[in-house]
Amino acid sequence: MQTTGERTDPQMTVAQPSAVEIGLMAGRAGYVLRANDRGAFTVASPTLYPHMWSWDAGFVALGIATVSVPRALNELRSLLSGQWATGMIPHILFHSPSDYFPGPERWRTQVAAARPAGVLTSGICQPPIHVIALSRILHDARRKGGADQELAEEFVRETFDSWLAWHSYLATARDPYSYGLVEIHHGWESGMDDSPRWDAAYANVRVGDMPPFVRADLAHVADPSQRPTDAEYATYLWLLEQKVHARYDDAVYRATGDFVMGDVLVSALLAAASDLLADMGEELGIGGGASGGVEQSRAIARRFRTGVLRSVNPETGLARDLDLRTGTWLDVESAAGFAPLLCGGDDALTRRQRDLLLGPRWCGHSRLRWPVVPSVSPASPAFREQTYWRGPQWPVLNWLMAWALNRSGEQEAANQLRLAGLSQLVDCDFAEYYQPVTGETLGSRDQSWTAAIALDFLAARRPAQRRPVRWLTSELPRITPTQRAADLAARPPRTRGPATTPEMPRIP
Ligand code: 2M8
Repeated sequence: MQTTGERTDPQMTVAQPSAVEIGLMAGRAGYVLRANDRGAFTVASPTLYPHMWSWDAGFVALGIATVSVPRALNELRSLLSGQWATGMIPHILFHSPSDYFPGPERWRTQVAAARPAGVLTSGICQPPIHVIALSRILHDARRKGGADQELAEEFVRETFDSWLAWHSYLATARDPYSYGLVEIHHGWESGMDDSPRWDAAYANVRVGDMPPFVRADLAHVADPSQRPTDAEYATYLWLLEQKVHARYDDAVYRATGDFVMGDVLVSALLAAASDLLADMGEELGIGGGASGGVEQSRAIARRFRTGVLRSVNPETGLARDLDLRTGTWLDVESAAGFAPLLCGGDDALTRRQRDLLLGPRWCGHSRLRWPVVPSVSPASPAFREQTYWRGPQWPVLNWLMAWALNRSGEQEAANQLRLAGLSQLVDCDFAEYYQPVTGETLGSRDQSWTAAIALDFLAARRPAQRRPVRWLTSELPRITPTQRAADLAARPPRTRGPATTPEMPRIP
């Protein structure tokens, strides 16, 4: 059922959901989150994703905070129980057995010394959205005051170092050459699994010998074409196998693995989250001193904001990922190109990206059912209406862009995305993603993060004040294929890559 929001003109006007629709949406979103609640954590969806996913948990927490600050904080606390000794927050926490594949027996994280005790996890990570969620929860709690405020402030004090360790992990183990771009080792780490962002890189991966597998995901969707192909899945599992063979040591993987990409969206989120962590530290008087967490966070924010801004293609106005195995920029019209909106730092670019995002290549494209951020531009040759992360709309991406616009003082644009996003969700299916041309719901139903976004959009909170971010650093090394080759050659063997015939350590 799609009842409202018919697009009537190219100005991106959408009908606002009625009061009854808003009431129903809020109730049903709350119901979905309650039904997906397993006590201390929330499953990403009831059947397709019956575990806790890292960046899903961040969005879920900020949605839950609109109804219960303590429960929202517990979600984040639960996620931190899976943090590795390296600081990494793993992309899945497996709290109980299920038919999800690949499960813990495939990840074999027992080969990694840094794995946590007491909970099984995957061995890779996802975008660092968590502190963005936490700062929003704190904002909410302060508005409510009393016990909620006390709890939230205490939670920030208690977990500040854990978040800093997470961000520091990304800034060191995942950016050893200080390029200002976070290195990812698997498309799953980008959150946009089979985005065309990674096509060129995946085309060079040759799947080697690995245990046979049977996919479980296809049983949970209406049509297999909504999910990645078998060939793509084999590639994903091969990279997983390479991580196991590297015993989840990032330096070993860098030297032996087939997929090493500088991810511009992850980098922008890291920059934004690091600034917010520093803000919270300052406000609460924690992480002080010249070598304290606040200063460290500001330095991380500066480095990655600079890295994101210099990745921008001046012709398209979009940020680009970097193939760190070859030192080449990847030009793809995916929503990740709007990374600079998320981290700020260049007001002229923010305005250019705002216009681009709302314009005819993106949200204002005439074929879109709802003027909501698509995962790939409908004007791009890579656009596929129905295929996973190749065109459909993920409500969380739309939320992120609305959040970023709001933070940059672009309230009107942010509100357009918010209203369009709400109109898209009035059917109350809370799908994993949406067919951008027909508006059809795709993938999983009752997806937790979609319900959470609805709650946050309905609460329509504004940040206390606009916080302009302009600080950059001039200290990053150059990135060109020649410089990249020189960097690799200058490093000790453990971080030198890529090796084509890795020596595989024995796996217990
Ligand atoms: C999707 O990813 C998982 C693997 O992590 C999958 O396809 O099995 C992605 O959309 C990812 O971004 C998301 O966090 C996850 C759970 O919602 O599903």
